[in-house]
This record gives sequence, C-alpha cells and structure tokens, in this order.
Amino acid sequence: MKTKAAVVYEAGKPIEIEELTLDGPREGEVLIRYTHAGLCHSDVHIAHGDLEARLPMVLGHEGAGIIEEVGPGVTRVKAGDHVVCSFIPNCGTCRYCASGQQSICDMGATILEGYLPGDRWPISGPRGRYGAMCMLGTFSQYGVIHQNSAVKVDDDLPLDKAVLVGCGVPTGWGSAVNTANVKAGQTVAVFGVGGIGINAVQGARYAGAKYVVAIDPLENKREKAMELGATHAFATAAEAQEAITQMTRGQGADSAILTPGLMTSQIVSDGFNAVGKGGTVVLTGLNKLMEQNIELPGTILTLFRKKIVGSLFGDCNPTVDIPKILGLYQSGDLKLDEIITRTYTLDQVQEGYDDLLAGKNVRGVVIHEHP
Ligand code: CXF
Ligand code: ZN
Ligand code: ZN
Repeated sequence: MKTKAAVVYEAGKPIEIEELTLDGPREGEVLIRYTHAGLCHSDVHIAHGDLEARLPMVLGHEGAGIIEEVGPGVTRVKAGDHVVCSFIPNCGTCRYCASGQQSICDMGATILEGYLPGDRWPISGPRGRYGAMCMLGTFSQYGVIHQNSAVKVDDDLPLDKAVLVGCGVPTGWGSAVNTANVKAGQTVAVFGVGGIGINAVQGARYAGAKYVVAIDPLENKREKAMELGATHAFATAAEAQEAITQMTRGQGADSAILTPGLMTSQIVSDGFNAVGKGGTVVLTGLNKLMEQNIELPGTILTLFRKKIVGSLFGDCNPTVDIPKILGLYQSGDLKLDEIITRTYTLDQVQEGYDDLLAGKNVRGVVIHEHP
C-alpha cells in the first residue's frame, strides 16, 4: 500500500513529504493507521545530524493510532485496538525486560537505524529502503511496526492527547519520579521546560517535591511550568542557583533534571552545582552521540557523593507505565491538554519544527488525514 510520510534524506536539509510504499505485516508485526504524532525534539536532532541515524528515515517516534491488520503470531493487539506506540519496544524476555527495565530492552538496538527484527524494512520508495525513526516512523499515515512497540489503551481515551505518552510524557515524568526518585518535601530543579521538561515538572510535583524550580530562558515556557506545578521559575541558572541556596538554607537541591533542547557541558555543570550532598543529576536531553558534554570536578562529585545518571524513557516500563500515566491523565493528576500548543497537518511538519526551534511550542501534534 501507499503512505504519505515525512522523510529526512540528508542531515541539515529540510524534511520532505514523500509518497512511499509499505509492505503488509509479517510475523509479529502489525499495520497501524497513525491518527496522531507528536513533534519531539529528537526528530530534529536527526534532521540536523545532531543524532546520527541511518538515512533516509521516516521521522516521528511519538505516535498513536488504530491497528488495521495483524501479522501471524501477533498476540498483544488485534485489529481495531487503539494503541499508543512506545519509542522503545519491549520484548518481555531479554535480561532488561525480565528485570523490570523495559526502557533498555535489547530490541531497542536498531531505533536509530529504523528497521525491524530480522533485517526487515517495511518501507520503500524512490531511494531504496527507508528506516523508521525508533522502528515507528509516526510522521506517516500508516506504519508497519512490531507488536512489541504497541501498547493497547482504552477506546475512550482521546488519542490526540494520549499520543504524548509515547515519548515526551514518560520521558519527563519518569526522569523525576523514577530516575531522580523524587520524594516528598524535596527540592528539584528542572533545566529546560519544553515537551520533556514540563512533564518532569509535573512528575516532581506529583511525587511530592516541596520546591520545583524551573529554569528556561523563554517566558512562555516558564509560565507553563508555573501553571503545571513549578513553585519557582527563572530565566537563568545563576538566578535559580541563588534561590535554591536560599530555599534550602545552603544545602542545595536534591535533584536536577536536565531536559534542554541540546545537552551542553554548561548545562551539566549548572545542574551539578544546583544539587547538594547526595544529590542526583539526571541527564535526559541529548546531543551528538560522541559529544563530550560532561566536564565536572570529579573530586567534588566524590566528596559530596553526588550522582550523575542517564535516563531513557524516564526509566519507565512502557507496558505498565503508559496505561498508568494515562490513568493519571483521566483522574486529572497529570495534564496533557494544557501542554499541546498547536496542531499541524503532515504537510506542516517542517513548520512545526520551525515553531519548536523558535521556542513557540511546548508540544506540537500532527493530526493525520486519511483518504
Ligand atoms: C530519543 C532517545 C534516543 C533515540 C531517539 C529517541 N528519545 C526521545 O526523544
Ligand atoms: Zn522523543
Ligand atoms: Zn527486552
């Protein structure tokens, strides 16, 4: 079948809309009609070459939709099911899945090449075979994905909001709740309040932090942070540092969650300085794979017993946490409607990313159209 999709052919070049050919689902695979896709910063990283991926690639790794057809051996979902896609698949049996660490499932090894298990490339077009970002490629009307990337959700959940629970929400929320392990009464600093950071703010507040300090140079982001749970918001790390020192009587924050558009050694240092003894610095934002962006005084790390830790998918387990987070949305404990700034058509993906880079959006969402 044919599908219209947003493709990156060459790093640094604009995203192109292309009609591509999609194979039917084989063993363990499903055909999904994507209804919505979120505009996450990681797709821009690939389009810009900040995150090295195999090209051409159909972008988009935050997606929701309806299962149209299942291949042989599929047991997790059936035709007609509403699903949210997880940007990391989970096989259920590798040593990581089996020990409750689905976010580092071995099946995720090809998310930046974009093919499915068994050297399977369901998408083809004028330039040969196309990978799909995170084995999803949600900026496409249809996709053939592995069943292990799909999490069934209740039919009454609005997919235009639930879509954000495929990446941005668990990544941010889990960075606070799981990775930083925020506890009641703590002080948490969140550096960068875009589509990920805003959910770290929500997670930190929900976990019971006394002070949630949001740092972002853009006023619209700071306002949104204050609306959704931050107790303080500052434009610069220096201002935040001064306030944190005061509010903790010199002890420093318990954790700093780093969710900037691009991770730099300056931001890592700012986070490191914001936390006190025993504090945790969570690195969630990305940069080039081999960028040396941690330059810190190791002796201070040791003497103050600070921790620096990476977080992928917020250390969430998609099969458990996607439904759990959606339950928090249904109960009003986590806001999704409020973090969607604008919607776009598939043809407007580049415009959506221009808006994101101009700082206009907390989250943009593509609404797919089908014949
Ligand atoms: C990223 C993580 C690295 C691979 C692409 C997706 N996560 C969220 O945006
Ligand atoms: Zn993402
Ligand atoms: Zn696994």
